[in-house]
Amino acid sequence: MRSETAPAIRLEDYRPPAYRIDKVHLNVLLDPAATEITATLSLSRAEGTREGTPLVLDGDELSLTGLKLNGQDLPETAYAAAADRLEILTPPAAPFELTIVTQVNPDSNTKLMGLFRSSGTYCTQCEAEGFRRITYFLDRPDVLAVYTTRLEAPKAECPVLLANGNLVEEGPVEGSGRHYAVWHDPHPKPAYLFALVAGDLARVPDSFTTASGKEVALNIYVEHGKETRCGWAMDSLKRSMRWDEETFGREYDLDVFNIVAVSDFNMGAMENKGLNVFNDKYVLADPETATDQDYANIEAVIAHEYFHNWTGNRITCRDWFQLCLKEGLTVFRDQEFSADMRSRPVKRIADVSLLKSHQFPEDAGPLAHPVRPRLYHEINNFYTATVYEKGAEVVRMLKTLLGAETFRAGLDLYFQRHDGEATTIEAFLACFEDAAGIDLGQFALWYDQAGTPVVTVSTRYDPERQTFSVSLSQEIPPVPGQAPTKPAVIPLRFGLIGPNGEDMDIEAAPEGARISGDVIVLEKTHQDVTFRNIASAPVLSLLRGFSAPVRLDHKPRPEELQFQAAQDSDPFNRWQAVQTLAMQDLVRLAGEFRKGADATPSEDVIRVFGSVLTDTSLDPALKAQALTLPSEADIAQEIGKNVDPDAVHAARQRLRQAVSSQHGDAFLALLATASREDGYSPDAASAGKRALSNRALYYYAAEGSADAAALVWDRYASADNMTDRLAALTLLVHDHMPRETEALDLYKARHESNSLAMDKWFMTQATAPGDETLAKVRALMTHPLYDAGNPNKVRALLQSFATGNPTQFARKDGAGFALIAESVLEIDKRNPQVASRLLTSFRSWRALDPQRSALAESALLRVSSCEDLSRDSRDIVDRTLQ
Ligand code: B3K
Ligand code: ZN
Repeated sequence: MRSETAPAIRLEDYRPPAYRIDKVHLNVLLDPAATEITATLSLSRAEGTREGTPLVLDGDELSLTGLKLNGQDLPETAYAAAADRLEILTPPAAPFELTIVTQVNPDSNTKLMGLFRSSGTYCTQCEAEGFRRITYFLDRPDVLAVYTTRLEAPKAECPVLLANGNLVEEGPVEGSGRHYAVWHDPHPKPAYLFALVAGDLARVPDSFTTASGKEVALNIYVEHGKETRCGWAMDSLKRSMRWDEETFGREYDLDVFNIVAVSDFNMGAMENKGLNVFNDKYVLADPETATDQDYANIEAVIAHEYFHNWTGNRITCRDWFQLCLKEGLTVFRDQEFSADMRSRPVKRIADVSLLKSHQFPEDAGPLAHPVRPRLYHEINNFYTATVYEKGAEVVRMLKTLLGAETFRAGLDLYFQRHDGEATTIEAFLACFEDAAGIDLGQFALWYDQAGTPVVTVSTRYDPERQTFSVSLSQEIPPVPGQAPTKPAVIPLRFGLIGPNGEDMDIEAAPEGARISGDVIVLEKTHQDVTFRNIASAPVLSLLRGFSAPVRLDHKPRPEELQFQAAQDSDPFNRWQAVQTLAMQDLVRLAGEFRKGADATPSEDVIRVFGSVLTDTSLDPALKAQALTLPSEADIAQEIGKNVDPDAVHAARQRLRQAVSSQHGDAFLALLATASREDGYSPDAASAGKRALSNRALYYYAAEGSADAAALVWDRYASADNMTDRLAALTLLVHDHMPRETEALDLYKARHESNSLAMDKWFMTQATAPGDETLAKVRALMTHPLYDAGNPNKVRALLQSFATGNPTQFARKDGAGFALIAESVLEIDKRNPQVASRLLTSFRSWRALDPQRSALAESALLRVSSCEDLSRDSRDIVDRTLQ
């Protein structure tokens, strides 16, 4: 017998809540095994609710220990209580107060939803539906209440007591060794934004003065001894606060902004009002233990959670179908922030690479869903790349179509019109319609249609008529269960590059398409665009800056791509041209290898890499990106069907070696000149230089010579920062260099006491190609520093194996799939969210060759046959097998 699939929740079934909860008072008596929560709710019938309508509150694994209505005990016949709901059968007609007492066990809460403990610290995670694991409630985002939270705990164990809002009172509980604190949050909020934290934590204080002169106390709370690693996060927070004022006119609205870093957390971080809780991976950094990528991630995640204060908290979602209303918009905002803090093109390339490697396969596989889904079984499975990353692209397209000024006016209107509300995508779009005076009806399809549109392009130059014609058509591949799609509005930023490498001036508006500035708006299935007075054949540079989340089916001649790789004034398309050239060759090589034939990389591609390498005009970070080969997963995605990961791996290695042997001297020279700067600085320019020298090391190491191995070892042993150390370690381990084991041991000895640094050690080994990796991963699962209850460890070892080691995950003996299936079943018992996330690593199984896809299917069936699978994993396995 298999577990039942949970009932589907549908957007069309949305009904406003029958009752309002205006005020919530919580009294929380903290105890590791028996925390008592007394919730006093001020309730009233919503407009239109008939008298006597039962009040049904949500619960999840709760036990009710007390219940009063307007201060009076309720007879047992007046209510029905179960672990997952509390029903008051005939509530009074007039506003009333309900007092609910529940008891929970934070220590046994391994799901890390609701109230749990991480290394002894009490903390909460309520989004999406965790508040109902603390008390019975109308746990839905459109019920907004003002919260007052009183916390009480033994002072010695929990000197720090935090909740949302401002601290209004604190003191000892006389004669008990206990103390209390009362926090009040004046901003009405949904329950998913509730948080409390209690424990023995160190505080790193700072402050920020807002544009209107208000002083805000800023604090980061961490485990004792980690205070020195909070500087970058604090600096990022202050820059985020300033940026949001300057860029979007958004000021902070409480007296205090607290961040708490914990080590056991299901996600990256959580934007609880005034009390953000973070996975410590996105707070703690120093050069010794964090890479440049870690610094960039911290900056982005701190900003993201902070920006939620307006886009998410002040204005929240009416229901969970509207998740992209806060997530897509907030990702867009954090991407813009990082672009302003760093290099805009480098950031754009990084974001698009992520979109293509995470969101595109999601949109092309069994887990595809629209940016705003219409149906879910388990909402936690919809915190996806589609909702977040594609959601951000939709907002970016809006800006591209409207222009920066009108976009800002629309957003201002949104903040003004909907402040304090729980709202919808329709309401959001209406603000832009009103600001711009246009109809966004067709644009709105981006929220409703799953699948990545394919834009097919062909061009023709007529020298006699001096016209350049571009034929464009769009198609969204069919997604099972989705109605036939309608044409989307696709903004295509473009340029026509003349023979001298410069963009041509386009004097007359072309025929056949709406065009604004340098953007062609494709809005029909097919459009022919004709440019006149074009004196010589141009090269079309289309989708500049990746102006829409589409796939281009455009087959420029290799010379055109090479020309773009060298000349395109748009850095994104320059990068894209190099990638396309490499990708085409990698796909060809993999095809040959799959047939058992031999093949050599294209001379042209190798030459293009050489020109990138020696181009002195390119900034180092961009150069490093251009010299990065598409990942094995990206190549597999491009191949699309019958994928043989071994052939893909071999193709990629072959191209790497060919580039190395052709340009080895240049890489060596680059390594010699990339002298280490004194002292480490995480700024983008320094990070770019490190990225480039580590790219050079990657190619140089491919020679496989003793000299190369010695150089990598030397870089490893002498590294004075984690970026360089990890880059060298990865080469030693992934290329199986002679001193691989010694390097791993040395790393362990150095970082043993630092859990985050050890995550990198686990990950490096889990992603190493080679048959022996599987046994190593199994052995590491019993390593004393591994902890199956810590989500970061599971992600470092198992998730990175499943998603970052395609040849081993998809081994021909099925052992890779089996390991992950087994692990999913094991983890699912304790933490369904972590298990179901791990299970999504199977999502592209149908694209594999028949032998491998059969093995993947049987691993999935094994998971599916489990009797008591969680709702989270059941949902993923059902959809993946569909
Ligand atoms: N809103 C949280 C994610 C909550 C995930 C719940 N399963 C973090 C963020 O997007 O900022
Ligand atoms: Zn978010």
